[in-house]
Amino acid sequence: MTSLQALIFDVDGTLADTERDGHRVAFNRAFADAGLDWDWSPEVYGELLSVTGGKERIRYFITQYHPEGVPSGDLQDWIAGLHASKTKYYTQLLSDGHIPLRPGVRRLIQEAREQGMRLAIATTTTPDNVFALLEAALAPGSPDWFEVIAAGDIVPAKKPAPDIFHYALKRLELEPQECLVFEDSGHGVDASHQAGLPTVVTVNSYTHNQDFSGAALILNHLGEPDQPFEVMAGEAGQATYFDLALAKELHQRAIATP
Ligand code: XBP
Ligand code: MG
Repeated sequence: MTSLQALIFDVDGTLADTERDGHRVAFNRAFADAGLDWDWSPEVYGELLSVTGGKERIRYFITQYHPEGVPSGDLQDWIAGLHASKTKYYTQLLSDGHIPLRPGVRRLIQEAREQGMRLAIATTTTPDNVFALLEAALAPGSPDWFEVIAAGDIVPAKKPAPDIFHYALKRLELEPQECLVFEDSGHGVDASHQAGLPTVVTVNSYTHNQDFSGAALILNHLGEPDQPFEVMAGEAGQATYFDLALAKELHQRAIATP
């Protein structure tokens, strides 16, 4: 019987609700810094989230809303500079403690560590952002708890391509059926599902209407003993919050299902 060996976490929207009040705010601060009159409202940002990757998102915004383009010169370099400024603002926001972990995330990660369950991250965001979030919201030194932090441009194609999950599996030296993924978005589930990985979804305000075909369980969050989760789709039995016992049970069910 193939047993569960590792939990693989997405970051944005899964570990923490980082998009509306984190990334979006940082993008707008970088735009203002650059003298641009661009200001992404929560609604416009929700549309732009259809494109994963901050640099790719800026390029998409230019083509969609500002076809007149930007300062002459190499567009890729100009976007990279703007994105680096955004990352500086975003990591500062995180370091100031503005973005907390979502319900149940800390509890599940601590339980996994206590029981010797391996941990990894597979995310589209920039590595600096992952370290800043973990250091500020989980615990100082907590990036070391994750054997693999697969992030951003380390792979040629971002989610919904499965590349980042293939990279994480290769580094873990594990098979997909030995792992369980936690995701928040349709793009993330597309990617993990293509990689053959059983996946639990915790939706958020930007992703709750998206298509999560292939997910093993869809929840509003991972819950706490005093804050029960809501099951949107799938089977959680008598459980009212997501713990390692439920992870193992769900994993066995998922890998038994063709
Ligand atoms: C979400 C993303 C990222 C962030 C912005 O990543 O698509 O691009 O929105 O971060 P995930 P960057 O859900 O896979 O964690 O600007 O660093 O890309
Ligand atoms: Mg996400």
